[in-house]
Order: sequence, then structure tokens, then C-alpha cells
Amino acid sequence: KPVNVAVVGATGAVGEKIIEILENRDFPINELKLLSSKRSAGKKVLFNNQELIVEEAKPDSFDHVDIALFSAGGSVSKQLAPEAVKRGAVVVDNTSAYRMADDVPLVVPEVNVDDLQSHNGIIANPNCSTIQMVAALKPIQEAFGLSRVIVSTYQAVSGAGNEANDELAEQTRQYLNGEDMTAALLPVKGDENHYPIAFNALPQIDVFQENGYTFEEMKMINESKKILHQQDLAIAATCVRLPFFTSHAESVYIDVEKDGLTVEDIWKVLREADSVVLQDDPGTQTYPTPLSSSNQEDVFVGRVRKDLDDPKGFHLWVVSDNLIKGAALNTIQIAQRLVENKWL
Ligand code: 11C
Repeated sequence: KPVNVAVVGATGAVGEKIIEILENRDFPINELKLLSSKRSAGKKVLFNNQELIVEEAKPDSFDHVDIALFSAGGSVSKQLAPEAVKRGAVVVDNTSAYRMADDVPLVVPEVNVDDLQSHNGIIANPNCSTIQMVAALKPIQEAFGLSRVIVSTYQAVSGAGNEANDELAEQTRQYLNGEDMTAALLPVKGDENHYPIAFNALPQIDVFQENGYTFEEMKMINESKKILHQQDLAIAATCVRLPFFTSHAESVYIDVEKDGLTVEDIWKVLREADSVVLQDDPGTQTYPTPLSSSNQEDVFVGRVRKDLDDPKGFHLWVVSDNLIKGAALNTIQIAQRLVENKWL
């Protein structure tokens, strides 16, 4: 039976993608409600050739809504997700507000779809850099066991929203015109210092935690353990922002548990995995890049190599569109599984 869907944060980078994917996918929608902050309310959006007006999100916006897809920042989710649940909606939340709560499933459907069954009204969509990594690691974990992960990321500016895209474009223009670059947003909107991202690399995504890691790094660490159901996984992350618009890339080092594996063994399980596409042939310079992976739904893996010193160590290069599988698509796939399995 078609469901009533609300998109909260409909004018943001992820919200826009959610609307695009809902339109292009066979999602059984009865009514679509687009919600935003007061500032963006009144904007008009085309959906299936119909003009929809974005409304300000308020508690009673969720009356008669079956599924609410939240992507308007953690504070909006904290305030309004419980209101939506109170009114009978199931929330799929694309912020970090509820991800680590014990009673909130954190789901990548290809990895842990069954966790959805235990929801209490809120389901969390993981961080983009986590989603693509666990999608690639799950088949390896299942086949060979995983004992350690060390990841370094190369992340697109769109992870920080449309404003960050504008900042990169403007700084690029300034630099090429010989002007001083103005930095007002990155690395983190609310933090004290801002540095140019154009022609640069910023080893800070989100705010620093007391242990010296950034919140983005701790999200990758804690979320991966929860999604992979492996609290004893040894895992560390370094997250870096680079000056391109879309798709995060990751250099992932893993230690597997099984002895004697070859690159071909890793290739085989990756080839068979859902939503993972192997693009790995040094002979033809075949590997994924942020540009080749953008506007695509899958997680692309290349550069699989055996470590030269550790017999159980392998290196992988993992790339995916951060707004699609990393955010909007995964959110919609969760909603789709809830509807198909009658888990609403
Ligand atoms: C970034 N990964 O690239 C972040 C964006 O927790 O959902 C996603 C933030 C989140 O800046």
C-alpha cells in the first residue's frame, strides 16, 4: 500500500538527492510532504511534474505521515523526530543524533538489514564515509574474519553541504584570478578557525574530540563496530577534506583472520557482494575515482593489494558518491525495506 512520506531538510544537499531518487525509483508514495527550516519554507520543488511547496517543519507537520526522512542536521532531528514518532511516523534519520543509541538500529541494508526489525520508531542512517567502507568490508568480514582496520579518507566538500560547494567554487575563482581566498565555513561551520579548501587538504572533518580524533573519525570507528556487530574490531581513522565536489574516497588497510589469502580471494568475495563493484586492473589502469563514481549508486573498490610485510594484511581503495549511497539512497533503501517487509 502506498505510504505518506515527509522529507525534512528538503532544500539541503541530501534532501534534494532524496527527492530526485524518490522520483526515479519505484517507491510506493501516496503523498509527499517537503519540510524545511522557516528560512527555506515557500520554495517550490517539482516532483513527478507536480509543483510542491516546501513548508516549515513543525510537530503537527507529521500528522498522517508514515515515513519521515530527516536530513536537516542533528538539532532538528533531536527536536522533531520524537514528535514525528509520537504521531505514528517511522523516522529514518540521516544525522548523528541517534546513531549510537542502543535502541536505534544503524543500518546499511546490504550489511545488517535484519537490525531494522528491532526499531522503536527511529532508524539511523550512518555517516557517508562509514556506509561505503562497511559495504566493502562486510563480505570480507563474513568470508575471512576481520581483526583490524586503518582507514584514511579523501572526502568531497559536498559532505559539508551546498554552502561548502559554493565556498570551494568561489575560492577556486579567487585563486585563479590572483585574489586572496576567503574562508568562512570549512573545515567546520561553528569552529574558531577557517582555512581555504581550494588547492588544499584539510585534516579536520567535524570538531575535535578529547582524544585528539575528530568527530568524523570517531563516527567511522564507532558506527562501523555497531553495523558490523563487532565491538572488538581494532579500528582507527584519519579523515581529510579535499577540493572536489562529490564522492568520498578511502584508503583502507585491513587485517583478516584467515591465513594464506590472495588478492584473488578478496576479489572473489567483492565481486559477489551486493552494491559493490570491483574496478581493479593495474594492467589497464583501472580503478575508481571520485569523478568516475559520482552520480552512481554503487560502492567501487580497486587497488586491492596484499601487504608486503603482514601476511594477513590487505590494502583497498573504496570510492562512492557521498550524497547517493552515502546518504540519500541508503536512507531510501532503508525505507523501502521497511515497507516491503511490513516492518513499519
Ligand atoms: C562530511 N561525512 O563529509 C560528513 C557529512 O554525520 O551524517 C555527513 C555527516 C553525518 O562532512
